[in-house]
Formats: sequence, structure tokens, C-alpha cells
Amino acid sequence: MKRFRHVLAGSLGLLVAAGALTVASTANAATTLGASAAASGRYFGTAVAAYKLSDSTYSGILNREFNSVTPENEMKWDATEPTQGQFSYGSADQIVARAKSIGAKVRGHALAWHSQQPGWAQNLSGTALRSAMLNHVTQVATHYKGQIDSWDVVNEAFADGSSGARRDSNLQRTGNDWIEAAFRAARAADPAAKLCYNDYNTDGQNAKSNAVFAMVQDFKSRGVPIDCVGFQSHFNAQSPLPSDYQANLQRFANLGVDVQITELDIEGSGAAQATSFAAATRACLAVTRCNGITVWGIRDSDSWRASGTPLLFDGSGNKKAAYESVLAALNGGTTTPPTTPPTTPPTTTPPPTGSGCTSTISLNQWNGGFVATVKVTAGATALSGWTVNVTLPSGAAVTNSWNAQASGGSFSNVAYNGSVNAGASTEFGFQGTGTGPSVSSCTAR
Ligand code: 9MR
Repeated sequence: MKRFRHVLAGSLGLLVAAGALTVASTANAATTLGASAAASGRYFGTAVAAYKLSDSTYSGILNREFNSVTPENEMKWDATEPTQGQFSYGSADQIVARAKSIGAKVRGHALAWHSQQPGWAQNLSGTALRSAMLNHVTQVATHYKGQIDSWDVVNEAFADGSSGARRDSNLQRTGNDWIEAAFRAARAADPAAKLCYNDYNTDGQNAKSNAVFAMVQDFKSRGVPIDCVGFQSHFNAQSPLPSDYQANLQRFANLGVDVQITELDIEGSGAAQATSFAAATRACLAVTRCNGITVWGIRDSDSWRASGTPLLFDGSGNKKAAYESVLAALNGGTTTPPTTPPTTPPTTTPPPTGSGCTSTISLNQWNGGFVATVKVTAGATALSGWTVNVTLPSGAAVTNSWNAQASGGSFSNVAYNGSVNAGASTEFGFQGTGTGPSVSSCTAR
């Protein structure tokens, strides 16, 4: 039953992906994170705090951009069972209700974790703690039965560093089998939810991720119910996006589980931050079993580490360069990403009278980088191909492009957009570092 559900979801994903290709060739790019991710059968989510749902800027962005939500703290043990045996779901239910109203999935976070335990659980040990934990998993997963896309069943159970050992905790001291016991209880309570193991510092190949890998391999070989692995992906200068991120996601996927980027945030600003966000996004897109990406908050000011400005929207809710680069990456480099108004006026367009073509550039410039959208317009004669040359200011470089073949500052049509009727237009774009170009020339072929 479960297997069938996954196969079906896989073929739907293919159908959606085929649809997206058609859309891309007509240059109708999706213009929100969720819709763009959905074009390849994925989700784009965010952590949500229930008390912020009444903030109109926050809610506006949430409702517009995201098609998955993770309660940031509201489903944790201390929030849902503050007194043993008495469950409190108010704040988490509010988030689930919002998710439903905007058609978003819910990632449940987290059923069993050494941290954020209620005081009464911190004071338990042995079989009393084991049964309290299993009861907690059963009750919470039953309360949300049928409403959760993926559960972080167990969170952060491995030690940092080179030991490859389990993290010491009261739960670990109940016996090494506490993790599989939690997964079995979750499966029994909500058979439709995907069950994930979630951790940090496991984003590249290292001793910790190797230990998680061995556990997943063991679970698969013994039939312990596990469907996915979450990679939190909290990055900064000390812990940057690893160069083997995609390879690491892929090796887990090859074990027969889905992979998800569950708490993405990248400290920094401007082009460097935008580049890392785009690379993380592309890594997920390149792994068939990567279901989606969740960023750990909406605006920089919503982040658990706000001073590192690690998110896609600034404190006022404006889209950052990182937002634009993620959207462009989600649109597969084949569609037009900019959604903010150009910050410089387009260069003037000579009327398309004679044969040949004209080109105009719209620039979205930020400190250190830019996205350029170029419109190519045919003259009185239809085009069968075109090349646009731009003059890059010194220090500027093109880092990626879409709807065109790029070579330095020279861009030529790709197979599907070389033919342009007389007087008609097509668009391509590129992203770069430094100051974007404002001068271009078009040659017809
Ligand atoms: O973002 C969460 C913050 O509001 C809480 O105070 C904190 C308490 O532990 O947890 C933060 O979320 C964590 C997540 O639940 C698990 N992975 C690390 C996240 C960032 O600390």
C-alpha cells in the first residue's frame, strides 16, 4: 500500500515535470517559490511560528510563497505534552489549519528529541521514559493522522565530531533500539505519513553522516519503517555548504529513502549568499528523491540566528538576492526569474523596422550582483536565430543563464527560441556578480 503510494506519486511527478517543460518553452515561469518547486513535483516550505500568523507581512509572504510548513516549536514534546498524559495542541493546530487553507503540506517536527523535553520527561529514565516516549509518539502522530506529509520522528540523535557514536541523552540511555521503537510507533499511528530521521552536520560526507547512513542501511535491511532523511542545512562561514552536498543526498537516496532539506538557512548577504542558496536548491533538484526544501523561517528577523541574516526575505519582508537566485534555480535555468521591478530603466528600444533584431536589458541590481532580463525583438523579417552581445562592465562576470547559450558576454538562442516572427519578441536572462550590463547589440541569423 505504502509502496504503491510512492510509485503513484513518482509518476505524477513525471507528468508535472513534462508539463513544466511546455510552460518553460513559452517562457511562463512560475513566480513563487512554491509554484516553481511544484513544477518538478517538489515543495518549498518554511518554518512557521503560530504567534506570528497574525502579522500581516509575515502571513502575506507565507500564503503567497510557500506550499509546505513546519511548526518551528509547536509540535515539540514540551509544547504538546507539557504535563505527562495531558496533551496541548492549540498552537500546532493553528499552523495545520493555516497550511490546509493555503493548500500547503505539513512537515511534523519533532516526535522524539533529546532537547525541548518537558521537565517531567527530563526527570524520567529507563522503562518509564521509554514508555512515556512511545506514548508521546503514538498520541501526537494519532492526533495528526492523515494530515502530515512527513514526520521528523527522531531528531539529532548522533554525536558531533569523529566518533560516529550516538549522542548521549536520557533517551539513548533507555537502550540503543529507542530510535527504531519510535519509528515503529509512528508507523502504527499514522501509516500514510513519511517517517524521517533528521539531523544537522550531516549535510556532507563525514563521520556523523556516515553513522546515520549506516543506521538507515541497517533499518532498511531489517524492515524498520523509515522513509526519509532530513538534512537540516544550517550553513555559515564556519560550516559552509559542503562541496559534496548533492553527492551526499544522492548516496542516501540510493539506500531507498527520500531526502529532504529541512531547515535551510545560510548566514551572509548579497551575491555570496545568493550563490550558496542557488547551489543548495540545485542540489535538491538534481536528486530525484529530494522531495523539497524548507527554509528555517521567513524574514531574517524571524530566524533563530537573526543577526546572521540567513533567510530569503529581509526584516521588512522584501525579497533578497538570495530569493531571486533560489527562484531562478527552481525554474531550472530555463525560465525568467526576476519578479522585482527593474532598478534601472530599460535602454531605449529602436522600433523593429528593418530586418535584423533589437535587444533591451532590464536589470535587477543589488550590491555585488545582478539578474538581467533581455528582450530580443525581431525586425520586419522573421528570425531563425539570434545572438546578443552585451558589454560587461569591468569586474562583472556571468555566473548562469537561462533560455540562451552563453559564452562570456555573448548569448545565442537555444533550440526552442531561435524562431521569432517579424515584430515578435522572446526573452532570456542571466545572473552575475558585479555590476550588470546596460548596453547590448543583437545580430540576426
Ligand atoms: O528555531 C528554533 C528556536 O526557535 C528554538 O528556540 C530552538 C530550541 O531548541 O529550536 C530551534 O529550531 C531547531 C530545530 O528544532 C532543530 N534543529 C535546529 C534548529 C535551530 O536551533
